[in-house]
Amino acid sequence: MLGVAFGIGLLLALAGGTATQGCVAPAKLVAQMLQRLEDSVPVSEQPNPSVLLAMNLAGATNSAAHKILLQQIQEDAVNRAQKDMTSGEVALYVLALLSSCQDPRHVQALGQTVNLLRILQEKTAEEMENLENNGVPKTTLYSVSLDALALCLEQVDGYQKASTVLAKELLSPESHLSVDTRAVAVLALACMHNRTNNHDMKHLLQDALRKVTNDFLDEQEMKNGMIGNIYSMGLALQALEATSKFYAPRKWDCAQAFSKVHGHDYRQPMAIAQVLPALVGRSYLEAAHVDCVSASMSPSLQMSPSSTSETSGASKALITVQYSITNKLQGRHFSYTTSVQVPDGSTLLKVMQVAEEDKPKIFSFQTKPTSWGPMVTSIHGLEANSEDRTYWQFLSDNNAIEEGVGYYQPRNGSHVEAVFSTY
Ligand code: B12
Ligand SMILES: *[C@@H]1O[C@H](CO)[C@@H](O)[C@H](O)[C@H]1NC(C)=O
Ligand SMILES: *[C@@H]1O[C@H](CO)[C@@H](O)[C@H](O)[C@H]1NC(C)=O
Repeated sequence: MLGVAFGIGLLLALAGGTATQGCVAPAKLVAQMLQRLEDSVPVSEQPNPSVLLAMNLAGATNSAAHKILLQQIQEDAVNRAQKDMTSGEVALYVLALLSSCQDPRHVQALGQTVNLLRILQEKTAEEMENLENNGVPKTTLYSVSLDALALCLEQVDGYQKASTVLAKELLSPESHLSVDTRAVAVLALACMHNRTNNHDMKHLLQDALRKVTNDFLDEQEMKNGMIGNIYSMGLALQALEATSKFYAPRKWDCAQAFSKVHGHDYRQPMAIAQVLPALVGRSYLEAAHVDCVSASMSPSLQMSPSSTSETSGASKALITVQYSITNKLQGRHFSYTTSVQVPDGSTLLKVMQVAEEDKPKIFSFQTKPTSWGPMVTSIHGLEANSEDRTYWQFLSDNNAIEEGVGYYQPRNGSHVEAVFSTY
């Protein structure tokens, strides 16, 4: 059983309070989240750099899981970074390694060495080229924000132009970026603001930072603590913790926001990885400031193994779910609906599997593993495509669902739709 290792710095931080006064998570909650992250390492299909980053920011660097994950990240980087990773993935690997006190310029594994920073610069340049030619990046502005953040923390060129574009986008009245994207962009701009001496640039960054952080505070006030949804809270809290000087003299009611997070039982490793840094008063901006020496000497606090006995969903009672698939976007249009019975507590994935078993010619589908769990890539032979910016969107009774098909549990009598859409 893997123990949870606490950095002594974290224990002190929890006892004494950090930058966010009065807003530190109970040690028990932090320990439980770390345990879930560690438990996820041996069972996840691909190494998750966000998990390593979160462990490092929480000062929990002593576990066997941490060691295994670091090794996997290094191996994956030499194998896949150049050919198969998006810019944002490379950025997350850089942040993970940086926070592990490893030099991303020389990642060594399997007898090979790669320079992840050079790869990140190249991939960021591609994103910028696409932005200039097509008005949209090759992937998403979320990834571009991660790119700018990682390059800025490492102080290598390539983030200045990206930050300018992001700042202008954030200030544009037509822009409707998600809370998640704005939060990561805020972290990147805060880093850039600290690096530049150019007056006009500082002003632009300041304006964007002031606008977004004030919008977050407004939204929190209006929605009783919530900024975006429960899964954007981690990044939003990180952003607000790191930028108090940009919304001063306004004060942030962090206790109200924290209570939302405390009230939610985060189970997905990726969700925990985004929320845990905020709960210990840190943000991705501090990826370069992890105290590696003291962390490696810190004592280890053994936790009793967490109970993994999930209430195994399958109580016998059956529920009925309407399930539709619709394409009115591309090629031959189609629309099919079926009614599916599954045990109460089943995931949407289960509903889709039962529909496929009943009518394989119609309800066939495919998924790919991602950091957030299985993502639906194709239904009825129609595949999502990042070049066309298409994807399968999921709605439940006309509202976009807030979790993936591997976690979302449809309610009795609800109508779930998969709609081929663009982003
Ligand atoms: C960009 C984005 C998208 C884009 C991805 C486009 C692309 N090709 O890059 C699109 C629009 C396709 C998308 C779709 C969805 N998304 Co989304 N997405 C994001 C966002 C803003 C950034 C992800 C990212 O680029 N990470 C950086 C890269 C480098 O890391 P990555 O691991 O390679 O990222 C991949 C995965 O994140 C994956 N992905 C993106 N969203 C989702 C959602 C789920 C459930 C899964 C399994 C995978 C997945 O696509 C990324 C690119 O390949 C996150 C925000 C966040 N806080 O993480 C939300 C987020 C991950 N998405 C979310 C949701 C709910 C969805 C949808 C289920 C929405 C819906 N109702 O249909 C769908 C997925 C449906 C399906 N087909 O299975 C939630 C997940 C919450 C949860 N607990 O599971 C998040 C956290 C937003 C939020 N705060 O609600 N998303
Ligand atoms: C700003 O930069 C200085 C010097 O590089 C660094 O010590 C400080 O921590 C940075 N502050 C932030 C908020 O990033
Ligand atoms: C679901 O709804 C149907 C019809 O309203 C009902 O007969 C059935 O008992 C419900 N199932 C559960 C588990 O509540």
